[in-house]
Amino acid sequence: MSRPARQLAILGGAPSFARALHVGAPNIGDRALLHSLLDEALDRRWLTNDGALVQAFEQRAAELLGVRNFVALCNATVALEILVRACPLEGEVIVPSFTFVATAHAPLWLGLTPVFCDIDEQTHTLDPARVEELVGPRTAAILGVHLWGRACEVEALAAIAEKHKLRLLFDAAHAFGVAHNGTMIGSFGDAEVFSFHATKFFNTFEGGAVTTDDDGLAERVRLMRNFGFAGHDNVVSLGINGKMNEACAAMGLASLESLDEFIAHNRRNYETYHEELAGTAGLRLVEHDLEQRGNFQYVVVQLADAFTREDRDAIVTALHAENVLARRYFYPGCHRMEPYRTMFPGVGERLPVTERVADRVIVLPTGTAVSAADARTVCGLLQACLQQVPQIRTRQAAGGDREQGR
Ligand code: T4K
Repeated sequence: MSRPARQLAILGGAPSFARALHVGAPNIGDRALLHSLLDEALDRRWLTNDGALVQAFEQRAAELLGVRNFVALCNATVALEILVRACPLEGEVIVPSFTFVATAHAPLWLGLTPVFCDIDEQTHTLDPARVEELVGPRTAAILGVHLWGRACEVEALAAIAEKHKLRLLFDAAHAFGVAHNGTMIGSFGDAEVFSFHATKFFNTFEGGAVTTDDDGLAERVRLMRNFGFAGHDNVVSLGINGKMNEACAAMGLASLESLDEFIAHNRRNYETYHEELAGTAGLRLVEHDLEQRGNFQYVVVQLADAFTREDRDAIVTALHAENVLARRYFYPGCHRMEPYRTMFPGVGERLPVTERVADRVIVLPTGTAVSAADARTVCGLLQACLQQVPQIRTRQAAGGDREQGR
């Protein structure tokens, strides 16, 4: 849609937004419900360790996902770590590099070697053909990521895992409330891990979960989240403190009540972005399949190859000047972060798609704090930025602008 030319803030205009538009501003559900659940916990004087609210949250979430076991945990990173122990895994784990760094940190923290695999340019998730090339004698598991809340190629990955007798795990941090061909994410592979961090569209302040249909695996995860205790004074396995507390579970229960509302809002925003950016030269929106149940929590654009990383960073900096706090998730890719950069020098050569995508993605604000009108304005700004990249870069160079799209 054509709009009157606007003077971008970075080029001397006024910022378009008086308040900051975040990518991860938390969605807040029914406050009265949250407060009353918190009061219940306080009255019970039971604040953590498998409390009534955690149990209620686990039961409701398991029903929603249609999975036998939903084990609530303190966050997704610890959930991944506990899962690796509970499997148990040793050796190498094939993971994407284009993901939040916790996906790689968790196995490495436990002494496994993450083996970075390239992604598909369209989906931004593991490319099964590349996965198969990386399977070797030390491979113990494949850890796929349902990036942006879109299922990765679960069937193809399951076939590879079966053929080579590997564990198949999924980092489903982005994929709560999402279905893949009619089955909710949560029961694919051997187990899946969710995040309920404040910046996720469904949050428990901090939180996570392991979900699985394998009762034995779930039992080991439950034991490990509480130091390995199987009843008072009886420790039966190695464990850690991975418990979700009652305040987080209260937030989870309140958020569950608002889940459909959050998704509907995100979907409206996504459709607005989709409509407004249609036909914009120089970028593509990473599309959600409207036929599948989705959560639409990330609105992601990828710039055309003609744009460089410096161009992308200039655009992000220009958006920040408008108070649009777009992000570069998941730049630069785990393999270009420490300790991986030092551990695996040269691994980038087998990750050309990851590097191309990581250098060109921009994640735009959405969630209930962002209206469809806000989204329209953001699209206009993005289009204006795309048309004025040389001017923005010249202005930045002249101003010695140091901040490159935080
Ligand atoms: N696997 C994947 C694929 C993941 O994406 C993540 C986490 C994990 C595993 C691990 O899950 P957890 O262990 O966290 O449960 C954030 C989050 O910290 C992280 O949870 C998330 N992924 C990642 C994608 O984003 P940052 O460093 O970008 O977060 P931060 O604090 O800068 O917040 C993002 C934006 O949200 C900011 O613009 C400010 C705004 N914000 C943030 C908070 C915390 C708010 O408006 N209110 C808030 O309360 O990593």
